[in-house]
This record gives sequence, C-alpha cells and structure tokens, in this order.
Amino acid sequence: MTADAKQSASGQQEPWDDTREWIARAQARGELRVISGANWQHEIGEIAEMLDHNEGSPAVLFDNIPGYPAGRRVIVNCSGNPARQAITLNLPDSEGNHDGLFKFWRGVLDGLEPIPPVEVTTGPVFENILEGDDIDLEAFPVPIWHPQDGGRFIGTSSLNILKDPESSWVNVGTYRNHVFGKDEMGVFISPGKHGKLIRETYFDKGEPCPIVVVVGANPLLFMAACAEGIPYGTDEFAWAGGVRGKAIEVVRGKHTGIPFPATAEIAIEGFMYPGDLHEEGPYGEWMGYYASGESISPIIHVKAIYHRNDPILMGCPQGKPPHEDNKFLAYLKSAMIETQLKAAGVPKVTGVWCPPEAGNRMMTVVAVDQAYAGHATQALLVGSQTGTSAYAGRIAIVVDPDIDITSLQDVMWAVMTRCDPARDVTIINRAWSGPLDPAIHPDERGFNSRLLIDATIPWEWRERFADPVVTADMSKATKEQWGWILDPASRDPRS
Ligand SMILES: Cc1cc2nc3c(=O)[nH]c(=O)nc-3n(C[C@H](O)[C@H](O)[C@H](O)COP(=O)(O)O)c2cc1C
Ligand SMILES: [Mn+2]
Repeated sequence: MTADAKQSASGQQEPWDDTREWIARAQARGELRVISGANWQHEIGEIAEMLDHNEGSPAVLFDNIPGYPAGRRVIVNCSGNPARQAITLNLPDSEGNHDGLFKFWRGVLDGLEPIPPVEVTTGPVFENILEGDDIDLEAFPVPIWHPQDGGRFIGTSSLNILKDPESSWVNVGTYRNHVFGKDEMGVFISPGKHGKLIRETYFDKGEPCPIVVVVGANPLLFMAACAEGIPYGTDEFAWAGGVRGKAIEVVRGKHTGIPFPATAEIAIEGFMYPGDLHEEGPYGEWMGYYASGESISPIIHVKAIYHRNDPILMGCPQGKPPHEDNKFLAYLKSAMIETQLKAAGVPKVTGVWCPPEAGNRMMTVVAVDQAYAGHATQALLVGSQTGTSAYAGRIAIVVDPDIDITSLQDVMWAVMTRCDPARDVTIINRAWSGPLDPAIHPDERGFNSRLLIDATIPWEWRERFADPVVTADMSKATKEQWGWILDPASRDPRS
C-alpha cells in the first residue's frame, strides 16, 4: 500500500512502516531532495554538514554515488526540522512546529506504555543475504563524513542491538561503527551506556558478545536508539512501539537470534570477543572536535549482512552542534526531563529546554514556578541529574516561568540580571562524563564538573524584586497591533 492510500483508507494518517514510506511522505511535502553524483570520499559529508547549519534545509537522498551502482543510496537530515519530525511522529502538518512537538512529547511520555515488538517470519530485509566471502561492508557507499575521520563510518545513526545474557531484555543504542575491513567493524560505546554494560556481562564471563547493527533503520527507531533516559531494562523497540501506538515488526538474525526490524534497509550481524581489539577513530564527534582521537576498541566480526534491494544507508554525522539529532532530541529530551522531574516529586515545573546549540547535553534549562524556599535549588539539582540530563552536562540553569526557555537570549538575560554569583552559583564535581570532552585533560577524562546557576528571582525578597520593563504579554500585544510595521511591503491596516 502506498503512503497516500494509507492516509485515505482510514480518513487519518496511519503510521508509516518503513523508510520508503517515510521518504514518500517527505517527498510529497517538498521536504526531500534527491541528489545525484555526490561522492562518498568527501562531498556527502560536506553537504551533510551544510544541511545541519542552515535553517530550513531539506532531507537529502544521495543516489548515483560514483563507484557504486545506481540505487545504493545514502539519506541524511531526516528529522532535521519540525516539519519532518511531524512526519516521523505521524502528526498532522499543523503540529510540525515548536508547540506541536512539545505537546506531542509531553502527552506521549506521560504514562507511556511500551508495546513489545512482534516477531514475523520474514521481511524485506532478507531480500539479500550475504555470508562468508560475499560479506563486504564497502559494498555500500559509506561516506567519509569529516576530513580527519580515521576511515569510513557505516554506523552514524545506527541501531546497535544487544541482548542481556541474563534476561530477555533487548537494548538498542546508537553508537558509531567504523569500518575496519570487508568483514570487520567497530562499535564505540561510552562508559555507562546500556550497550556497554551488557557487553561487559558477556566479557566478564569470557564469552563472545552477539550484536546486530542496523545502519538503515528508520527515523523513528533512530530517535528511540539515541534518546537518553529510556530506563535500564527497557527495550527501545517496545518504547518506539508505544510512541507510535503500533508494535514494531521484527525478524531474528540467523547467527545470533537477535531481533531487528523486518523492514530494515541494512542489518549487520556478528560477534565481539573478549580482548580482541582494534584502533578505532578518530571521528568528528558531537561537541565539534575529534576529542577522543584514536583508541583501542572491540571488533565486530561480521557473520552476515542482510539488506533490501537498492538499500538506503542512513546517516547522521555529528560535528559542531547543532546537528540533526540535536534538532529532534531538543523536544524529546526536554519532555523526558520534565517527566522525570515530576516523577522525582518536584512540583510546578513549567518547562525544560535542552538547547540544540549545546548539543542537548551541555546545557539544561528548567523553569519552575517557585512555591517555597529551596524549590528552585531542588529543581536545579534534580533537573541536572535525571536519567536524561546526567551524561556530559556542563551548565544547568533554573529560571522563572516568565523566561522563554527556548530563547538563549532570554535565558542569558535571566542569568545576567537575577543571579548574583556569590549567592547563586554552585559547582558539583565528579559527575558522569566520558572520553569525548575536549575541556578535560586527555589523561583525566571520565568525570567532569557542573555549573549550576540559580537565575530565579530570590525567594526571600521576591516581593521587592524590580519590575521588568517588558513582559512577554506586553511584547505579544504590541506585535498583534503593530507587527505589520516590521514588514516593509505591508500596508498600514488602519488606512
Ligand atoms: C548521532 C548520534 C551518535 C551517537 N554516537 C554514540 C557513540 O558512538 N557512542 C556512544 O556511547 N553513544 C553515542 N550516542 C549516544 C547514545 O546513542 C545515547 O546515549 C543512547 O541513549 C544510548 O543508549 P543506551 O543507554 O541504551 O546504551 C550517539 C547519539 C547520536 C544521536
Ligand atoms: Mn537503553
């Protein structure tokens, strides 16, 4: 069934099932361009970087990549703007904006019931099965994403699927995958991530660790795989099923028994062995540096590659923020932190924002309607350390509800005018970081410190705090009446 038929049959949009339907919907809305002839050596990477840093950029599907047969494609920037996030989340076009996305994530996360994946006997991912000498990771047009990358990274928006050996838990995480050779690749997992904890359970017992890496999943599953704060023990496929209100269909790898989406474009199955290591990286990382350089990391020995005809490799190269993931994680992570603050018993939180400019991690802004002495401190400390906000933070800020938390300009105004450093600034030490932080001495990475800023009006003398010259309500009212002056082509509506 085509994407359009799905729409008209039910009178409203049914969830799309695979990347190809997603592409059809994006194309129908003018959100996707097909580009022929860009090379994998540097042009696709350069274009992806340009798309990340220009407002309103489209998703791009690269075809006719020199050296590869037509049809072997690469897609980037899928959910890089609110309109395409609405497609990914199956929302009406009218919800593809700030308010619509906040509303969606707040609503869906409140009491989210995961829907476990359902197993099916086969799927399009099995259209081609490569084993033995046929295995070749470079049979796909894997780009060199950044000039100083240590090679071709086939996994940038990948689903790395691992199964806990002691339970039925399946975990899905996005971790980069560096191609080492025809049938060998890497997986770089930071300390504390679920995938690493699971792998250690195998290695501690001296056992090989099975894995399936999907490098052409779909934009929704990518969101699930990189959303920090989905609890330890929760299957991200089930979480994604809950978000879209319909189970994900999975098949199982022949060699590992690990489930992966039946409609995946490309799935790579293999094993890692204790003590079997290879140089990995460097890679253009999310803070905008090649910070972790080259290190030694486990090798995935590939036993099978499954792929659809004319497979589509999905990419989300990082680099200087904001990149594609920052643009969608801003809504998702902010709503998750709000939910977590509520669950931790912090009342009257009116909003949370993880600015894309700070890679959604290095800054967390919490707005609270202060109701008692110490309330702002509570929101600030908890907000900086929830499951979603703890990793790789740098600065957390608490503000009052009149501040537009999605505007760095407004947040900075609050910091500059409501915070007296001697009273309102706290540094906590030895927090959760990792090897990627360029601000920490290369030999001392793992921990970092956090700056916590209370930028709220001081509780004790709130009644005497100076009135602001302008409020959001005043600006809005002025704009409604006089906003036409800002448009040079407008006519005076009063005449
Ligand atoms: C584009 C992108 C690339 C990422 N690459 C890595 C990576 O190479 N290693 C890593 O540990 N985390 C990486 N992450 C972050 C993880 O995907 C994220 O923390 C996820 O929640 C981990 O899931 P887990 O806790 O189930 O392991 C990346 C995130 C994004 C958006
Ligand atoms: Mn997880």
